[in-house]
Amino acid sequence: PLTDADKNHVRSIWSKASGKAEELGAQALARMLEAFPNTKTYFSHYSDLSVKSGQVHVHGKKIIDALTDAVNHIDDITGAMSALSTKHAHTLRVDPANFKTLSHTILVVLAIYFPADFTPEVHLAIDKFLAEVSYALAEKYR
Ligand code: ZNH
Repeated sequence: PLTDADKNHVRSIWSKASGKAEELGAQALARMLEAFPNTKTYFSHYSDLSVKSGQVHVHGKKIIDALTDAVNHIDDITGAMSALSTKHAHTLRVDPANFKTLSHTILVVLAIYFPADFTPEVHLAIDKFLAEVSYALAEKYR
């Protein structure tokens, strides 16, 4: 579980990230689609999957805003992600193994955008936070 120090690291880097939600989200989503091409199957209804795509920007912002919601409810991530979990499990039918892939590209993008903040302690905290979000998103698959 996240320690108090982890939570403070997550809040601190997220205070910068949340203001760049669209840009960071588009970068992370486009990077997932390009570096892990099997994930493209879920977005076949998008006309452009590149980082310049308007659809990728709109969806990327939604992802980061959902994570901002998780940061704002860091002691009840499962509750905060409950509706989104139902949607991914029953409507979108995303293989939950992919949550790890997107978490990875979000981590990479944060490291690129905020290199001075991205200490090993922050790296650990964000990795644990994203793993908790992924676990919460997988909740309704059972
Ligand atoms: Zn997801 C959708 C979030 C992951 C796929 N998403 C979505 C949304 C959100 C999200 C917020 C919106 C919803 C509504 O509208 O209601 N996701 C998210 C998060 C995560 C995710 C936070 C993690 C971290 N997803 C994911 C993955 C995938 C996905 C991994 C695959 C691969 N999603 C998806 C889809 C959709 C979504 C497909 C739909 C979109 C459109 O259509 O546009």
